Amino acid sequence: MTYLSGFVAIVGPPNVGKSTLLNSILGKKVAIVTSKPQTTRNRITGIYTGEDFQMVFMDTPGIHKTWTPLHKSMVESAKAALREVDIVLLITEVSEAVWEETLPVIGVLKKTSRPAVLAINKVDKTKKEILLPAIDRARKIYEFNAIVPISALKGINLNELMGELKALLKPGPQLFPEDMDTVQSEEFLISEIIREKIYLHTRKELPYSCAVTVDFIQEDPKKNLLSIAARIHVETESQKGILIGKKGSMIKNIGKAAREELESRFGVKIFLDLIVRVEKNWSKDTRALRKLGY
Ligand SMILES: Nc1nc2c(ncn2[C@@H]2O[C@H](COP(=O)(O)OP(=O)(O)OP(=O)(O)O)[C@@H](O)[C@H]2O)c(=O)[nH]1
Ligand SMILES: [Mg+2]
Repeated sequence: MTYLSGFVAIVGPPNVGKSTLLNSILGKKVAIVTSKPQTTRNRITGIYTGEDFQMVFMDTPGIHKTWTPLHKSMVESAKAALREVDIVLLITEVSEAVWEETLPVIGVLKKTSRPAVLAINKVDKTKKEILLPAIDRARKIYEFNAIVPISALKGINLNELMGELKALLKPGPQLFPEDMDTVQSEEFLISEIIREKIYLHTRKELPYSCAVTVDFIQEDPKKNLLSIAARIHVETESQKGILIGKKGSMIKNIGKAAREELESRFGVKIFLDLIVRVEKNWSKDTRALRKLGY
């Protein structure tokens, strides 16, 4: 049998379930997920190895209108992924509003001339009557190799989706060992989990003004303990105040939630030390962005 392999970019507007889908396909959380748009800020690699094929997925930030250097860096990394891969997996939803946001992404897709599969996500909360017109509408605008209604959250039609993607793979070598499912560093994963908890615990613009870096990770195998020191960068003093909260209550809750997830993830006790630091207007400053990993 010929071995098949290739790179697949998962692209689309913000909040349509791109990261949820990657996690569902892999059966493991490699990308953070929140109910807020613009959660993913970097490209996240997820490797799926089948019996006779390997797909290397790239989850990307949602493509949206940009107005800060952070947005620009996010959207640029998504667009670059579109150009670099073999297959594009475009995610959308049936709603009019999301479709409007999807059109510019199709505009970028047209320029790349890559084979593309459209997945219409969140069908678990979609009425059947509006699904068929949505498929027709999509068919008229682009020659997708396949259109598959799915639910990333409930795992509906994911086998069909994988089948359509596999049909587009070309013969190629196995690119990563079969037991490898991601290439992100432990440090990156830790900073992302902390960032996810910030998104879950804070409101309005605050999540978007936070970046997380890890200062050190120290292992103490004798005590089965991992000590982690991480830093949350905010843009203003007032954001720092809100993030710390009354008597430190907010940062304590964020730290507890992150620690619990990290403990179950790594199977060891975690000591997590979080500090909050003001890095003035970091999301608007290209040098600061680079320092923070964007
Ligand atoms: N009902 C339903 N909700 C879903 C489904 N897939 C994802 N969601 C929810 O949609 C929200 C956004 O999911 P994400 O996976 O973070 O979306 P994303 O496209 O990666 O978002 P960005 O990284 O911000 O671009 C979360 O609240 C998910 O739980 C689905 O199939 N059904
Ligand atoms: Mg995402």
